[in-house]
Amino acid sequence: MSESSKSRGVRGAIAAGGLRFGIVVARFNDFITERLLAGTLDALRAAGAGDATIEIVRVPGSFEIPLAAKKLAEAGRADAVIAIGCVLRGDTAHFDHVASEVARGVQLAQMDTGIPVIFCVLTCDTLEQAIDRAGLKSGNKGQEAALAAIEMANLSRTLRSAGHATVAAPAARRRKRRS
Ligand code: INI
Repeated sequence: MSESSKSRGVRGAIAAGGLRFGIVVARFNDFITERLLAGTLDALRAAGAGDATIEIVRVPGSFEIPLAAKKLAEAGRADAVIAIGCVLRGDTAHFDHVASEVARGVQLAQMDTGIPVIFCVLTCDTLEQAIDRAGLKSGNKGQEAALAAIEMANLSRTLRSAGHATVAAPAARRRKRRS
């Protein structure tokens, strides 16, 4: 790698040809999550993903997303997984538990497996806020998630490749020191 390309940094391309995606969709609040899914699929297809390379898994609610996302990532059939859910604040503390556990679980799933797991779980105070983010005023967060998934899948491939051995070196050195 030349000095100039090092200083420009590295990022994943937004090209989905040849990549495989897993999508976990919560059925709870499916009025919103199905719209997020539609936005995700539109963006993946627009970037060149074929339907045969997209695996969609449905779970009861957002709380169940992390386990399904982890299993999809572990199965080795996806270069990136997208987690889609919608948690709406109610009158009790239930919202806080579901919202924090799904965020924590999705992060754990990607850190445990090394496969990017993109967080497309809306956590909103009102249904109106969720509708805005599922295709109305604030765009469709599913499309943003698809772009993040494509970029991270390509970035992961690049960082795994030999040309980027310098990125992996510190972890390898730590392992060597411990043994
Ligand atoms: N699941 C959601 O995805 N969104 C919500 O707003 C929600 N609320 O508010 O209750 C919700 N609850 C269900 C939860 O995700 C689990 O499916 C359930 O607790 C069974 O484990």
